[in-house]
Amino acid sequence: MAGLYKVPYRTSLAKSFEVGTVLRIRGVVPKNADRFYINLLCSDEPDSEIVLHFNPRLDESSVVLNTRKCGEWGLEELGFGPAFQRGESFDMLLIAQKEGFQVVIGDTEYHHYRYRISPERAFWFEVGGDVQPELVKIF
Ligand code: 9QG
Repeated sequence: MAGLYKVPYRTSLAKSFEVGTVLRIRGVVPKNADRFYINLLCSDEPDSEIVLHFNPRLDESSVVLNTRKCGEWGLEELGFGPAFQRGESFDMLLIAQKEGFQVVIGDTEYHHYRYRISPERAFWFEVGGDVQPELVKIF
């Protein structure tokens, strides 16, 4: 059902994003999309630490992953290969594993991002930018 989630869509998590947690996001990338992002945040404050920033950049054909600590971005990691296409739907998982986040796009393991901040400090989820989320589920 289009328009279910108005972006930026931000919600608190029932419990922290501890190891074993799985976040599923299904949505559509608009035809004119430049960038969108998925954030796992420590709080609802504007200067919250960002445990994981997952940032598909259609304008650069890349996917950037990063963490923001004390207002500063860390070293960017690049996902291998463009994984999103303008005008296409996607279905992805963020899985909190022992050492890091496993990003799965469709049936493909896309990127493993080693923790820089413990996932147990993530209590908020946000999706924003040029994206139409259709399903957001946390297991
Ligand atoms: O550009 O890169 C990730 O390393 C910055 C972007 C920033 C992040 C960051 O401006 O954009 O993607 O919170 C922000 O400003 C996001 C949306 C070096």
